[in-house]
Amino acid sequence: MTYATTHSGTTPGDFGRELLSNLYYQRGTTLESASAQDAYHSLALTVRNRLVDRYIRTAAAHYQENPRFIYYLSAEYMLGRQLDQNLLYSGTQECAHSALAALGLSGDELDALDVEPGLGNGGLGRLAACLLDAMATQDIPAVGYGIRYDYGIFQQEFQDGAQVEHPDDWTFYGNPWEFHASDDQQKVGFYGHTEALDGVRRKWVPGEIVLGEPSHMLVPGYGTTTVNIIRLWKARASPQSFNLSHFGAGQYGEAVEEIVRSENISKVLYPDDSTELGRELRLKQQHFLVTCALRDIVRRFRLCNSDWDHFADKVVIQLNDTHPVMAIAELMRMLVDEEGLDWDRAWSITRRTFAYTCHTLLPEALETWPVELMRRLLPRHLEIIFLINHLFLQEVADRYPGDDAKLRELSIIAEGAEQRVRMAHLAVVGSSAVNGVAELHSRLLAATTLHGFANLWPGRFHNVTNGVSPRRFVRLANPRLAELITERLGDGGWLTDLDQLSRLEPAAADPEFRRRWREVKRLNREDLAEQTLATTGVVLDPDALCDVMIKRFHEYKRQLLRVLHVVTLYHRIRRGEVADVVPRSIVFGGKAAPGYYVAKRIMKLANRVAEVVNADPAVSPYLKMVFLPDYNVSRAQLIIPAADLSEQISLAGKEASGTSNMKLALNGALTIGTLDGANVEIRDRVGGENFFLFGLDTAEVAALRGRGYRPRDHYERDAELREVVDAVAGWDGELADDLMHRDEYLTLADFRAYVDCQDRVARAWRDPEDWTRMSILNTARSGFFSADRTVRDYCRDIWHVTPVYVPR
Ligand code: CBF
Repeated sequence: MTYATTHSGTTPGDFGRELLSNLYYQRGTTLESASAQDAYHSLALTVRNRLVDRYIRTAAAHYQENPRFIYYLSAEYMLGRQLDQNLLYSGTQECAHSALAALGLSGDELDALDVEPGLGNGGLGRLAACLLDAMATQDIPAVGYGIRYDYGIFQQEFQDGAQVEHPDDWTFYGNPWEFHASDDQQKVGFYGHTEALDGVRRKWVPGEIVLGEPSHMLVPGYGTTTVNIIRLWKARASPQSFNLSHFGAGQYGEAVEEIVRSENISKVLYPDDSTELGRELRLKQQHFLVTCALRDIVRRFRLCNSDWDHFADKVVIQLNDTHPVMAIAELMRMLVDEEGLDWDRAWSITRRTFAYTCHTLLPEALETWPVELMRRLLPRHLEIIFLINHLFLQEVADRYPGDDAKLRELSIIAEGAEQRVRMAHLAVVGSSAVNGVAELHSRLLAATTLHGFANLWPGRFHNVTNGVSPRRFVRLANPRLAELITERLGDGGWLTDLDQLSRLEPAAADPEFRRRWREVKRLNREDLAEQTLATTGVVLDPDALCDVMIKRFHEYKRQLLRVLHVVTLYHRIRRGEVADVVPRSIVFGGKAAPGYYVAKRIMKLANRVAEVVNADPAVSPYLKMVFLPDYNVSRAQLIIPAADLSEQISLAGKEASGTSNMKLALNGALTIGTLDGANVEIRDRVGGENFFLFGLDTAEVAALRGRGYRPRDHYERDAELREVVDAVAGWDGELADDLMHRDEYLTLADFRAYVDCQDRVARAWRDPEDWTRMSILNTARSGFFSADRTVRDYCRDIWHVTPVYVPR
């Protein structure tokens, strides 16, 4: 198979020799006595070495060109496993395979030791990883900055159907993919007080200093020489923090107290914020990330530049959601207090440097911080934010004279019983561009959540529809499909130019191609069935329609609606009403935030329903339901290729974009969905006739709420729904009660339309030829959803950067 990637020129012999050398010199052992970890680490180093040369050449080209860089700041990165990716991107897949075989090592066994760095929660973190991949592939000079959490997103297990969280010690055996750079350590201050200098300048005297220690991982481009990096920061205490005299006195806890306090900063992703201390730790993390990143960015800027007025020409800082927004105050502090720039000049540089991506429409998801917490933790930053706000509100007052309500609406500081800093407002005020992540989302942001700002500065608002990496989510996840596509299109150029998938359209009319497409799907379902059996004991039928809902558990995403439909099918089958029933495997995957009580109940209900369905011999020929625990990028790579139906059923107006919808459509799953997030664009592109649409749209949701929504009316009107809700009441009375009396996400209002639409799905599945035709068209028309296109849009509309080609 020919893929447009960099071939290493390495022979299996070279590869094998280098692996043995790494075994000997890096692990201090030989093939005969090596453990599996020794072999895995040596393999990883051998692969990594293939990318180092490209990285060094990339750095040299960047140094010579002194280009404009994108610095991507994100609290989350869901990078996925590195071994398969780096083998592919270094062009060493085949020679590694042969070399391992010649050495008597099992590739699969070593592959299983490659741990996924789960440094994120969900869509936002995976998007960050896809964008880094696409930037490197498009030769865009870029660095990703994040936190090197000791523990990634928790590992999920089910006990009695309930989610139990276990720590994810992802570097327990070491991480062969990273380079430590302790010389680039940065100091990060917290607490303390400020002192007057001249004019608006003040000196911050922190009460505590923590060190940030970076390590970086390589981010190779596909089919190009460029290798960028992602730099992750770990909190360290200074060596003086260890209290020797306490230790000598046997006070071991006290001796390491300061070390523990400092290092807790990078301990876990999103510490529980239900306590005062948890909230403080989160804000500490945010400040830690942005301070380390900014100091590193300035260090890099100074390698080739000296004039601050060129800073924004050379540096774009993309804020991935509100978590890194403190960077705006920190850059102002550095420029004004440390570098002595006057306020206006510093503000102009800052505004031109930052761009902000908003990933939500839910007001409760827009972060705010108590002013008092910030005053204690970051006193100088709070002063700066107050001054930014003061000057901003003067601008608002000039524009809307006498309109106090407007001032209150737009102010960065929310007044009330407790004053709070609105991070999204700070982000919009301090950035040159703001974007939503799908057309509908961007439109709604400007019309609702950030309405006042969009009126004030319409030119600042953009849309950049999300995208996904075709390398990770087709080539690596679904090699069979990738091979079939490559065969049809002639070469693998589509992997970096996904619009070429449109050339598959005629193949949808070719019976032989359809047969092979179906064969690929079936084999992928067999793989999924095998893994499902191994992990859960549930037997799936590889011929059944594979109906998939994979995403974080959240009420607005409406996993509950999915469960209600399963119960509907269950009742129908039990009654023998099987005319509209086709055999289905219902597959769930997703984690709930540890403190999210309702989401966890819904999850437990799903597991309970699965138990009942799977245990009923009258039902199981038609219906199987499985909840695959510990959903992560690797699990996604297993499930997505097998999927026939993609469940995208959030309440319209709630999902910013969604990206599993794109991954699934790209792999030939048909979507059943509402007009929400990027579903709208998927439907526009794949064609309404190849998409199962149901449910209220945003205008209808608003109208229904306006009229006064009474979920109970639906219950009383619809006998089948009544039966289902009554059954749910038997399993979880609280959930059923909430559905009947509150139903915040209009589940009952959309129930009938959803069930009827699922009946249409079943009828369509009965015609395999037509289903396959639609499946091929979904893939052929999803080229737009490549992260490469997303990056090109950012480059054109927001970043204004051009690629730097690195010689081979
Ligand atoms: O834009 C990426 C994704 O971000 C979220 O996951 C988020 O964390 N806010 C949204 O919920 C998704 O809709 C979106 O696709």
